[in-house]
Amino acid sequence: MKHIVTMQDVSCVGKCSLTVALPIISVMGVECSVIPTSVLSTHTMFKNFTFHDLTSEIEPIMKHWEKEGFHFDGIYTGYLGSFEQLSIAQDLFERFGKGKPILIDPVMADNGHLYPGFTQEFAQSMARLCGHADMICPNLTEASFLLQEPYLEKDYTEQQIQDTLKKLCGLGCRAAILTGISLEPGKLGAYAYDSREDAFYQHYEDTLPAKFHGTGDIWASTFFGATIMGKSFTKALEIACRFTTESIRLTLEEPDHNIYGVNFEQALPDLIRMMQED
Ligand code: PXL
Repeated sequence: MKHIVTMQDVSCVGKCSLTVALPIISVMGVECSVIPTSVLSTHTMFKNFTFHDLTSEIEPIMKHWEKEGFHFDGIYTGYLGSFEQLSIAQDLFERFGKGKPILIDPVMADNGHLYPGFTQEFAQSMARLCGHADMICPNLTEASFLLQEPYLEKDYTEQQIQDTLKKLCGLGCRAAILTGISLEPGKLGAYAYDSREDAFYQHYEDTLPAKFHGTGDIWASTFFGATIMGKSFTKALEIACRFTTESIRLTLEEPDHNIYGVNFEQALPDLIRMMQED
């Protein structure tokens, strides 16, 4: 059985980070171990959230794992809350990720703005960390902060997307995936570049009339699970886009759905079916 480790926070309520990575990666048939970086009462889009930092636990956890001789088939990082956690993530890659797929989701911004607590300097450090990954999957806002370039808000061209992807690979990763890309009305998806193959890939689904928090985490978890299970790059892109869209669709079907995250739970049976396709 494949076994990965993911490093991100526990937002106790909020349907993001570990509370989506664990169920999604597990249902895909991959053992998912965790490095919880912090515990928050909710994600940071709520007011007055509590925050307890777990950074000091991480080194003892890794030391114990080395003593036990644990190995992982891949590493995936999500929301990381401090410069120290960025440097610990790099250490995690060196100690447990040699020759294995490493996905960094550089969670820090959306809709043209950094999330609370993040700075331009943090984005520059995150950009350096991205050089140690195989694959990164920013949205367009995160890409603009990583590259220190203007945000491509709308009316961007395919050429601009391709140029951005090549610049993202210039940070040092093999492949970059831009999520939340729309090049024609009514279609939303992901556009990727694999620098080793010098090839672009894309997949789109119908745009649904709402934006929710946590969909980036759902996308990244699904993409990584599919990759670890041996799906091709194109198929993993497709499954991640379809599952994220299906989760949003199910959310919108519920008249009293919550506003902070999507109903991915009831889409999990669809994810299992998608994983059984060729
Ligand atoms: O969904 C990304 C995310 C993860 N973790 C925390 C967050 C956010 C987005 O705001 O606040 C704590």
